[in-house]
Amino acid sequence: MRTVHFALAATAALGLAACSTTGPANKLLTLDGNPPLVIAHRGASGQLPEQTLEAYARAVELGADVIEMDLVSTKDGVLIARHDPNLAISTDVAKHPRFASRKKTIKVDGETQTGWFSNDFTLAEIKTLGGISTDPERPQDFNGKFKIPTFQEIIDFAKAKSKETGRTIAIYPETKNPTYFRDLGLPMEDKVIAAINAAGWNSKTAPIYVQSFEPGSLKYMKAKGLKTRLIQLIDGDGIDMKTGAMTYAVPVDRPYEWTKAGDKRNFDVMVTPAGLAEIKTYADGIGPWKRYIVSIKGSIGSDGKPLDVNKDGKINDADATSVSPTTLVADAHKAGLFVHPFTFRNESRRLAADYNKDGRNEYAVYYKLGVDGVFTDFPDTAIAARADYLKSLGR
Ligand SMILES: [Ca+2]
Ligand SMILES: [Ca+2]
Repeated sequence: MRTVHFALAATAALGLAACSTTGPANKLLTLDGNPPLVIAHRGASGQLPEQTLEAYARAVELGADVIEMDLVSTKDGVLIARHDPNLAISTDVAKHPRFASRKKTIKVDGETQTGWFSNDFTLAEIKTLGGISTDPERPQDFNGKFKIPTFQEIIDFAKAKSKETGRTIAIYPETKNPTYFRDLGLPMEDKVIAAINAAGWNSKTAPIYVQSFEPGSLKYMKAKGLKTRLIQLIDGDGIDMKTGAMTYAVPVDRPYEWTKAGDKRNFDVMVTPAGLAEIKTYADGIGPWKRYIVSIKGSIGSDGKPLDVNKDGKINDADATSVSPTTLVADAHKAGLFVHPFTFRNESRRLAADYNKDGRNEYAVYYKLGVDGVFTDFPDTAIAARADYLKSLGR
């Protein structure tokens, strides 16, 4: 209903000589009425090794409003930008013989992993490593060429880029595996707050958003005086292609602090009205996996298994189609929370068939639903889709 009404109103506005920016015709359904933010997830990670200053510079060049980073700790307690404590995933550590003996198998948030872990390396050692692409289907030409930045270096970078471009480049740090690091005696939160205070960014209007999957990490920082916007991330493991329902599995079934405390609820409790009301007590927004807003469903064969609809020998999102949106965006807005879903990607294997292999079609659906921002590996595509969307509203 909302979409239909919206489309009719927009059409009517085209007949007017002057469009008011506050009139219903071109009204955006975002919480604050502003266009949705384009958040460069790990930088321009579709093009360059993620979470390097080079990937962030490319994102800024492509026009991103915000650059996103995950924070993990080194052995000497310095916050660096990496998605995982396990350096094998996104660095060339395996190619450094001097670190061979540090390879080990441990549990991270209940998941068994083999590799090299950031908490076993000093910052000086980390600085001898290079970032690599985390996706074999993306460009590999820059593997090992760019260094791993510290949180402080990214803050300095964002300030310099804002000055250079005349735009405000905001940052979006995430406390990653905060319970894991706290248990190792390397808690991150006080260091995050100290860096934000030193940057002069400890306010709701500063160009910074602080995110975590663990409510305890956000609650702790709020209690310790962090006044920036806070975002509760909400994950899931996969989609049951038969029903379109979210599935849950370790380590993305629930915040690890819940698992540790014996709390068996999954992330889905966070998207109920009661869950959203609880989040509103300590956060300003939610960052849900996009499937909580628009899920997908496959075609099921007589053997009960999903069909390889496009016959490319693989079963993935391209063999599925979108189902009707949930009410999550409207529900979150009603609770006073903004909504930044993750993660949007260009590859056709990651796009439901109804988007016709064009990521812009996926953004269009979410923009129309009123999301307040999108986490994307391809900021230029998100920006192009946003321009089309704003134009369609006569803005
Ligand atoms: Ca992240
Ligand atoms: Ca297929």
